[in-house]
Amino acid sequence: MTQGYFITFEGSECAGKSTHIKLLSKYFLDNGINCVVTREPGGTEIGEEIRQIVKHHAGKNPVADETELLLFAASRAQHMREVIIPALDGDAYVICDRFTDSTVAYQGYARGLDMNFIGTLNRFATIGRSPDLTIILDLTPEESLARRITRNENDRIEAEDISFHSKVREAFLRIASEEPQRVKIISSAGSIGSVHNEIVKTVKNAIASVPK
Ligand code: Z5A
Repeated sequence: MTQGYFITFEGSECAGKSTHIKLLSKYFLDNGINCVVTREPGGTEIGEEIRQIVKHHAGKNPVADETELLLFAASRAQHMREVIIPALDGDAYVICDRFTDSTVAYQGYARGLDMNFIGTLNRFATIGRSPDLTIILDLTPEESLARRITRNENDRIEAEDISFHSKVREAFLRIASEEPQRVKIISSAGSIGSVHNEIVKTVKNAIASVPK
C-alpha cells in the first residue's frame, strides 16, 4: 500500500506546467515537505531515451501512432517501478509533469487509438496507481501557439496542426468533467503569480480533504 501524495500536471504545450511545478516544489520545500519532481516521458534513464525518440525522431519513416502509444507506456512502466512507487512508499510527495491523462488526450482522443486498450495499458503500466490530484492548466490552442512562437521551437507532436491541439484541449476538459474529485482545471491565461496562488489553494484544499 503506497502512502505519500501524488500530484500530476497536465495541459497543452506551453500551458506553464514546468514553470508551475518549479514554483510548487519550492512552496513545498519552504514548508518542510519532502517532494520529488519528475516528468513523462522520462524520469528514468530508459524514459529519457524514449523521450528523445517520441519528441525528436526524424528518420525517413515516421513513428507509427501505435508505436508512439507503446513508447509512452514503456516509459511509464519503468518510471512507476523505479521512481514514483518507491518515492510514495517513502511517504514523499511526487509531482509529475504529464501522466496517464496525456495518453488519453493525445493518443486516445487526438490520434483516435482504442480507448479501452489505452485504459488497460495505463493500468498495466501504473500497477493501477492513479494520481491523488491532477491539475490541468488550461490554455486555448491559440494562446498556446502564441507562447510557442515566442519560444521559437517545435518538437514532433507540437508540430501537429491546430485541430489536433483543439482535440487535446477538449479531451482534457472532458477528463476533468468525468473525474471532478481528482482533476481540477486552472486557467493558465492569468499572470504566473495569480496562477501559482490558485494552484497552492487547490493543492491545500485537496490535501486537507484526505482522510487522516
Ligand atoms: N505526450 C503524449 O503524447 N502522451 C503521453 O502519454 C505523454 C506525453 C506523457 C512532451 O513534451 C510531449 O509528449 C507533449 C505531449 C506528449 N507534446 N506535445 N505537444 P514536453 O514535456 O517537452 O512538452 P510539454 O509537456 O508540452 O511542455 P512545454 O512545452 O515545455 O510547456 P510547459 O511546461 O507547459 O510550459 P512552460 O515551459 O512552463 O512555459 C512555456 C512558456 O510560457 C515559458 O516561456 C513561460 O515563461 C511562459 N508562461 C508560463 N506561464 C505563463 C503565464 N501564466 N503567462 C505568460 N507566460 C507564461
